Amino acid sequence: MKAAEIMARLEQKYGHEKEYLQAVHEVLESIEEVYNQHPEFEKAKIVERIVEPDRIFTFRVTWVDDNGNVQTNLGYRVQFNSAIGPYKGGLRFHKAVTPSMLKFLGFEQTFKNALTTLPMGGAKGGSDFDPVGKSDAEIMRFCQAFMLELWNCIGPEQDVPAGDVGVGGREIGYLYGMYTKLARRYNVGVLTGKGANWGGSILRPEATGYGALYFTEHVLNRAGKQLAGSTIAISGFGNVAWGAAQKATALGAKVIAVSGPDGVCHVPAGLTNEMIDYMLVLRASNNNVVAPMAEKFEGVTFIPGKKAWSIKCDIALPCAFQNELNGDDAKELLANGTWCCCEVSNMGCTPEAIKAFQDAGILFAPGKAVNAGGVATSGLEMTQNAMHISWAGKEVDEKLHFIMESIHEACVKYGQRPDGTVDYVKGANIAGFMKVAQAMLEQGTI
Ligand code: 2IT
Repeated sequence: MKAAEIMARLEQKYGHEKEYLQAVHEVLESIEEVYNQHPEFEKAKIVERIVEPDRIFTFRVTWVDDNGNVQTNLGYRVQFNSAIGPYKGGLRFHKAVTPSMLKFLGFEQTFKNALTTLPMGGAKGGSDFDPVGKSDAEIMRFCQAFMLELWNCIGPEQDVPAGDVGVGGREIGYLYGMYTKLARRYNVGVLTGKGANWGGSILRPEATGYGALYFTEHVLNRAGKQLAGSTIAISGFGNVAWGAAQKATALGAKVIAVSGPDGVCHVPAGLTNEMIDYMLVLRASNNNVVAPMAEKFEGVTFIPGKKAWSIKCDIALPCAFQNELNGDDAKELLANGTWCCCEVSNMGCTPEAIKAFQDAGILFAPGKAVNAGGVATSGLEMTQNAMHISWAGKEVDEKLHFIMESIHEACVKYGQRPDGTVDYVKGANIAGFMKVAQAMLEQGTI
């Protein structure tokens, strides 16, 4: 295979799907050399098949807002690849959701899920519904209307959605309530990220952020560096940023910045536990702003219109959205002495930013490895549901530790450079790809 030729064909076919093309390009570039050492992959046209989703459901979602106005949104579920297990991946509610965004996320999810060591295929779904400014009742009605269409496409052995941007515990509750009403099936394994009293796994809310910090620790330790005593800038203030801030602080680092679409909160002394808890309040308010943190707490300065990357830090942890850290941001971070960036959001860095980090020789790890603890703990939730049991937090945390260590080892195995350093982008892409490709090969031409 020639990555450039395949990209040219995809660009012709899906020219307007920028995020999807960006995600595919990064993977193909990483795997080209290894792929070409496997003529059996070429014969089975694995790469041509793996870049296309198995199927995409698109549906209209109509609901009534608090003023009695009828609203219409679009809903989607992209079932990307089921070679290693049932479809698995989150739902994103955000005004900018398009098929391109969900195809990129479903594609990434396929390789990420393969890295977790658990048998889960890749999927993603969501809607262009904008939760900002909506009331709780509106969120509930939207979730119910969304599930009215989705329920028939999912199931514990077919496709298991979870949360993502704009979908947290509250939304999963409303979605699950409507699912059981429509399907008359009471298998809690149909969604993950549920409440702890009705089939949810202890530690699932924290898992993405915790796992990201466990992975970051491995990256640092391998390079002879320490997390304790370092300063960290985090973008976002949602579920993922919250878990990351909690664990980073517990491990002795100082989180000196959190940000939102409105600007960045600079906290030179580091976030306190009260501030970290307050991130949840900010998220639940549906206002999508971080500025109130500076009004509520001493020692917090709000800088409007600025990103977290404008704050001098040792480690940058993008925890919000794709392409939230661009080439200019990378240059600013490097100029300020940043020596590590671990993507916690999916595709949080633009290709220019990744190149800048890699050219500068600083530590960089991609989202599909760093944030895989979230979906891995979803996988553990599925196991608990299938066994009708609930593990203690300690047990889930131990398994999460083990999984993040395994992912790190896989990245080192496939990404080690001749000088002993690790290209985590290449390592994660090859490790994930090899597993899915091998499974597709063994299952025949389907
Ligand atoms: O991007 C992700 O891995 C998620 N949003 C979590 C997916 C899941 O099924 O837990």
